[in-house]
Amino acid sequence: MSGDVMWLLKLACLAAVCGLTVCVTGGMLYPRESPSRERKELDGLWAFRADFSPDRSAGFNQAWFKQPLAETGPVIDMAVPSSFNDITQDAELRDFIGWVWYEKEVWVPVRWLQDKDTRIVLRVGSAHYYSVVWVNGVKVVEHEGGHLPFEADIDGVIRKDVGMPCRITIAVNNTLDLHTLPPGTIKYMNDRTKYPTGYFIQGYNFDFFNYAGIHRSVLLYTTPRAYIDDITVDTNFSDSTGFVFYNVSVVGSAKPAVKVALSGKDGRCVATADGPSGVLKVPEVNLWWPYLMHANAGYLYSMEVQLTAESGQIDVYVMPVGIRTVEVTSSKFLINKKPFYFHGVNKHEDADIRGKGFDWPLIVKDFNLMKWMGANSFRTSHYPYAEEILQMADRHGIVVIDECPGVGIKDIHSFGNESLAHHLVVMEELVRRDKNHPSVVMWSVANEPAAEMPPAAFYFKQLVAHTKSLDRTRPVTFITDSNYARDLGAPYVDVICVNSYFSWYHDPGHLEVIPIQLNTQFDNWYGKYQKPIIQSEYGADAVPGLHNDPPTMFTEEYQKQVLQNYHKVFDQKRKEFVVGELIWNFADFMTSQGITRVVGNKKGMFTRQRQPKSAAFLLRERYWTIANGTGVLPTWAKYPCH
Ligand code: BDP
Repeated sequence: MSGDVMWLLKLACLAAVCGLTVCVTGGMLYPRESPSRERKELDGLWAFRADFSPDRSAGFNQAWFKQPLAETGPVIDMAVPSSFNDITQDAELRDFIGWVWYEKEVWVPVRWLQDKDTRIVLRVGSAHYYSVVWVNGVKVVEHEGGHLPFEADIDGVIRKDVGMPCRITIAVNNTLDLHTLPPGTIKYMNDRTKYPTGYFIQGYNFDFFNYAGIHRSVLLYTTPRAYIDDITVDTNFSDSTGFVFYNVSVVGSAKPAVKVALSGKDGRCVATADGPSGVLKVPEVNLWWPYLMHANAGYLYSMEVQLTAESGQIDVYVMPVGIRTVEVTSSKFLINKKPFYFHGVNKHEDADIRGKGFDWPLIVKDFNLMKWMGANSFRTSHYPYAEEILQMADRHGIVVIDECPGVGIKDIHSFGNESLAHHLVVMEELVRRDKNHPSVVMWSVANEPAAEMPPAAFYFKQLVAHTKSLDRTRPVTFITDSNYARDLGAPYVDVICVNSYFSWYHDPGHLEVIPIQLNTQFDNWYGKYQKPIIQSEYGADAVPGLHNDPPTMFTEEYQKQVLQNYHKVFDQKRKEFVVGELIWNFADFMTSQGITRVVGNKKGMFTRQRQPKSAAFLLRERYWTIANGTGVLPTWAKYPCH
């Protein structure tokens, strides 16, 4: 039996014995302050150096992590968090492929170091794509994958050098190959009449710029030595009583005493329980409702978990909890047992200068724009977004389809065991991180894989089954394109999500074909599988300010007309089995350079700077009309007053 197969079996057994609804081992709780926990953010300026050596290995050969980075050669200022690509005027750095090195010296509070019962953790929110981290020259963690957090206990290393600043070095490699997620290829161009010596290019089959660097916050946080490692909640309700089933895992204490208390928004305690697992019963429950579906959307309780170890040490972790259910029938998507219709957007983490770097003003602006537009949902196309974005979605009642970075899987070698094993690990990391967000209602395991390839059926069966074993409370989907032949994953998923670009990539310029082709698409999929369908992408590029009437491609008029032609069909089919429509895309975004992209993809409702195109107003009118027809709007939210 190959190592990969054994590994798969091991995972399957683990899921089987675990018996919980959400089942992942090891925690990745969001670092929150509490009476027993502190955090220190390390964002700001870091020293930075790209390794331009021909095989990109000078940094490792010369052990750049062993000394201050500035002593190894020239360094520049780099902002963290941010992609490094658009920060300088250097096109070579923008398009750089290989290892880049970051370094920061930080003071660790001496009280953290003096108290031997304090555990100190270094956490990286995300770095794209492969990272190696050293503290004072000692390697503390390596991580593969660009959109999920990783961390390491570092007190053992830094206690050796009390009284000295601590030097954190992070090397990040953005190279994508056939087994990374997303996959890519490195091609060496050996024709010396055309390319210089050692010339290579990074290829990939996805439509967004492969921004790289440290994309989310780096921070230090503390916990007591005996600590709450993970919390899992699963919620339900019956009549007016809510239930929060919880499980707390603890590290560093053999006989932990765990107390749990749930408080409402007014701070009043509504339920308590003792023990590492149990159920909290909530009388007169306030359910978590989506935006525009209820007057009091996004209601969150506050769940305080307190651990007392036998040593007397106490750890406290406080987490928001939304009580809601999600179910899927053959034609409906139900939230709290009521039909939910996704009228939302696909997004990207993308903006000028910072690329995919985390940025609060941008995030708050995007939520304001989504709510302005009447969007009740988004998909994290095509990778997991920052945890803070999901926290915002929880608070605002915006429903999320949470997608892993399985995008651009088109080469047969990316369907082998090595790729599958990694994809399963990524799904596990994703579920571990996001399982407690009420806003997350479905997992998306991939976007438009070449599902017609022979190994794809096995691959997706495993992937969907594994994801379901990790979390039995949420439906699973993968996003397919409209091509009816590419449906090998459809038997396994709960909801069919389909992308189509009629009158754009097919029959360009022929707006009149949309109704017939879209009807055929829906009828074929539903006829074959009898599962609810979401139009997970549709749209057209519009260069802002470009006009032509009658409409021609790339004008604002054409973009609007594409949308209107789709909407007519959605309005018929949503009476039957279509449960959602997500526009491609919320905003324009950067892509690699190519003859079909004019400084990026222009299918946004908003420009990259978040200014509306004509289609944004059209969609706004539609979304508010749908919401008025299906939801219970808060009094303040009557369109078009706000
Ligand atoms: C879809 C992809 C998306 C692209 C979009 C487009 O899922 O990533 O950006 O096409 O071409 O098929 O605009």
